[in-house]
Order: sequence, then C-alpha cells, then structure tokens
Amino acid sequence: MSVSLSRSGVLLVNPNRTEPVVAPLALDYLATALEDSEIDVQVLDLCFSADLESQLQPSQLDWQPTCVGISIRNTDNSCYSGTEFFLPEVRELVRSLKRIYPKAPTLLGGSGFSAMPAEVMKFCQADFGLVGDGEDALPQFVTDLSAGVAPAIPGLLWCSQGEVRWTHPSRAARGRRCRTRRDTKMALRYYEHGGIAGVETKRGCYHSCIYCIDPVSKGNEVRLRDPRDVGAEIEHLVRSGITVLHMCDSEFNVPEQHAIEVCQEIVSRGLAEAIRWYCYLTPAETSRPLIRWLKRGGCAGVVFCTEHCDDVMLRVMDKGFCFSDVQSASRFCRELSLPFLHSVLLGAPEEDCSTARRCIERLKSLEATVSKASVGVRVYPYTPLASLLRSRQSDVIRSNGELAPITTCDLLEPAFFVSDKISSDSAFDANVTRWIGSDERVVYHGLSSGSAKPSYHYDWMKLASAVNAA
Ligand code: B12
Ligand code: SF4
Repeated sequence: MSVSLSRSGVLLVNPNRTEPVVAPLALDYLATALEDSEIDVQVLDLCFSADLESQLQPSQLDWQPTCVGISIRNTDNSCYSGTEFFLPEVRELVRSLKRIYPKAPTLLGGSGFSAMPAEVMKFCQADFGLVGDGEDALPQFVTDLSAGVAPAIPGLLWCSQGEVRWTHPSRAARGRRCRTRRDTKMALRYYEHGGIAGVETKRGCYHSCIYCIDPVSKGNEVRLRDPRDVGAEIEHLVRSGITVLHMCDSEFNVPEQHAIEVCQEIVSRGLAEAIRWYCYLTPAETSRPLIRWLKRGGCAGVVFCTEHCDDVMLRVMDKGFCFSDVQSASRFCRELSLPFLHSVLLGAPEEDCSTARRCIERLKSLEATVSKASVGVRVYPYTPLASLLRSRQSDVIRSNGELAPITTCDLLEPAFFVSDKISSDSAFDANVTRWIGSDERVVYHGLSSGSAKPSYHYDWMKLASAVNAA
C-alpha cells in the first residue's frame, strides 16, 4: 500500500488478537476502496503483537494520516462460560493513537461496532464512528475531512459536549458495493499462520432470530454479489497461494439459489478441485441440490447455527425452521458425505429441563460430524431478545456472575440470559453431560465457570480434522 505525504491518508488499525486468528477481511476491502479513491492507506495489524502498545513505536510518527480508522469486529466473544470483553483494550488503543497522531481524528467501524455504535463510541472515547459498510462511506469521510467540510454521511457518529450524536444510517450506508479486487498480502500472512482467509458473497440477513446482531449490524436487506465477482476473487486468492477459505456471509444460503450460483461459478472456473472452504448454513434453506452443489464446489464442511432441536424453542428463538428441516438438512449432508456441525444454544426464554433434554437427545440423533452445545444467550441491546426481556423486566447475568435487571444495563459489557428453570438447577451441567453420554461428537460448554474457554475455532478444528481424516 503506497504512501505519499501530499495526499490524504488513512491509517487502518486491526486490534483483533483473539484466537483463532482471523484475517481482517474488512481491511482488505476498505484499503482497496480507499486506494480507488486515491487516498493513501497504511495498515497497522496488531494481531500478532504481544500487546497493542508495543507496536505503536515512534517510527509510526513519520506519517501523519488524515484520520485513524479502527476496526471493531468483535466487542466480546459472546460466550457465557469464559467471557472475554475486548473493548477495554481498544479504549486504551484509542487513547494511545490520539497521543501519537494528535491531528488525526479516530474513527471506529466494524460489525461489532455497528451492533451498538453509540455505546461503543462512548466507551472507547473515539472522535467518530461509522455504522455499516465502509467502502463508500470511508473515502467520503476522508475526502470531506481533507476539504475541511463537516462530514455529512449517513450512519456517522460523533461526540459533541460529551454526548454521542449521529446521522441515521440509510440502507445505502449499510452497503451495496462489495468489491472484488483486493490485496492478498495480509490474508497470506494469516494463511501461513494457520488462519483461514475470508471471502464474502453477500451482506445482510432477512431472518430475525431473536438474539442475533447480524440483521442489526449488516442490515436485514440482503445485498448479493454477482457470483462472477466472487469467482474472480477466489481465483485471485488461489493464484496467490490461498486455497483454504471461509465464506464470510452471515449465512451462505440466504438465499439458497444465490449459494448454488456461487458454487456453479466456482465449478465453471475449474476452481473446485483447488480449494477447500467452509461456511455457515441455515437449515431453513438447505435442500439436497444445495448440498450437492456445495460438494461439487469444493466445500469441505458446513456449520449449522441450529440453536435448538425442540420446535417450541425454535419458535421462541424465531429461527424460521422446525426440527424436521434440521433432520432433512442433516440427512442430505450424511447421504452426500459433506461434514457438518450443529451448534445449539440452551437457556433461552421458556427453556426448561425437558426442552433441553429433548434438544440434546435429538442433536445426537442427527449424527453430525461434530456438535456443540452451550448455555447462556448473549443479550445485545438492539435485538428482539432485548426487547422481549425488557418487556418482561427480566434479569440478565453479567460476566462477573451477578444478576441485574435488564433495565439497568446498557448491554455493552457482556450480559447473558439463562432461563431461571435452568440457572436454578444445580444439577443441570451433570444432567446434560449424562444425556450426552459417551457420544464424543458432542462438545458441551456448560454453566459452570470452570468450563474450558469455548471458541468456534475449537469446533472448527474438530470439523477440519474430521474432514482431513475422511
Ligand atoms: C465468518 C465469521 C467467523 C469465522 C471467520 C472466518 C474467517 N477466516 O474470516 C470464524 C468461525 C472463524 C469466526 C470466529 C469468531 N467469531 Co465470528 N463472524 C463471522 C461473520 C459471519 C463474518 C465476519 C466477516 O468477515 N465479515 C465480512 C467483513 C468484510 O465485514 P465487516 O468486518 O463487518 O466489515 C465491514 C464493515 O463492518 C465496515 N468496517 C469494518 N471495519 C471498519 C473500520 C472502519 C474505520 C470503518 C469506517 C468501517 C469498518 O466496513 C467493512 C466492509 O464494508 C461475522 C458476522 C457478520 N455477518 O459479519 C461473525 C462475528 C463477527 N463473529 C463473532 C464472534 C463472537 C466470533 C468469535 C469471538 C467466536 C468465538 N467465541 O470463538 C470468534 C473470533 C475470531 C476472531 N479472531 O476474531 C460475532 C461478534 C459479536 C460481537 N460481540 O462483536 C459476529 C458479529 C457474529 C455474531 N452475530 O455474533 N467468525
Ligand atoms: S439466520 Fe443466522 S444470521 Fe440470520 S438472523 Fe438468524 S442467526 Fe442471524
């Protein structure tokens, strides 16, 4: 990425050091968009740093960017057992960057940020924030800033007299453009460190699962990329030596037909044999032809965010499918030998021991390659779950284990809901373990704080090992 002192410039910072390492796809896309607008870019990737401060050396002072953009992908790890809250570290980083670059305003963005922007802004004390997609908005922001014009961009947040103010994000601000061209240097570095490179085929999700922030941060209107652009991007990655990929859509099959078209494009470009890739699927739109195309297109494994196997609970969570859909999706995967993972989440409103038991017993019957069951639903502020709990004046559980009325929490710091029929049952973990029995394909992250720190990666690794062993 080129740097000249005469043009506007942006320093893009990736503070994400969470395991598993994940290449910052957002920064690839944003850097390309900035370069297309003739704005200089430098990327400060702190992922492989022992701590955030050590990378902020005086050599960075050689260059004075017009603004410093910080990508907040995750605010926390969303895990009840083994909660990690990442924003205190980001707040320190913002403070340091302001000290190092006193003339450059700090700007926050990213999917974690966009899920609760005002709360994150206030906490991190940044100068600006941008909700939603950055490819159009960020170059516009820098151009306005360089011209001395007050940026007037949908979805912009700024601080004035200690208050966070903002312009409403428009659908357009949530993004229509998904770029194809990208610099693969960064992805390559992660790839060499065992990380999987990402590709997006679309943005947004029109489902409304009650706990999920994707419709909030990405929008509930799906913006599809032309499958030919996706194919070209994958081809570019393969030419750079990157052959293991993750489709970074909220759900790859929302909608199903587009997923099939992407697979067809991969096949028609002759890429299927060269790559191995993973994706999220909803059982709501999983037909046999889809699974057949996934196989043909080089997909090595899929993750179903199933969340439950009991129809009452699936309705409570507003998942948009029922257990018979989960059964058929699993059957198609088994019949066509596509490794698959089911993830279920216990403890949502209305959960009791009998729904939990049904969930685990049915989960086992699906014979997934790997299954993950966890307890405790992260409550994010602008979700249907938060509204439901507020209307019921429910309590949430803070990461220190304390109960607090939801009305007293801004939900920025991790807070979870566990149905009291579960949380009050001291034998719950033991019972779940008993229901799982000797089925080693089911991994359980329980209520007790002693549980191992859960990570998607753990299950991905199990899925990946199963793929390799097959
Ligand atoms: C795919 C995925 C994964 C894959 C990643 C595979 C890979 N190699 O990339 C796997 C399974 C490994 C994974 C793991 C985890 N994930 Co994940 N993941 C996703 C998912 C679906 C896509 C992420 C992505 O790459 N999007 C594509 C990029 C281009 O979009 P973007 O980052 O939002 O960037 C755009 C804008 O936000 C904006 N933008 C971004 N940065 C900036 C900066 C500035 C300055 C500006 C102006 C704009 C801007 O512009 C970009 C382009 O338009 C998201 C949900 C989602 N739909 O985004 C969850 C998501 C990010 N993950 C989440 C979580 C919790 C995790 C884990 C912590 C889970 C765990 N317990 O282990 C780990 C963390 C791993 C890590 N190191 O970060 C949560 C974060 C929630 C939160 N509280 O913040 C999300 C939102 C899912 C959810 N609904 O809860 N994940
Ligand atoms: S289908 Fe997936 S991404 Fe869409 S709202 Fe439900 S959990 Fe979120």
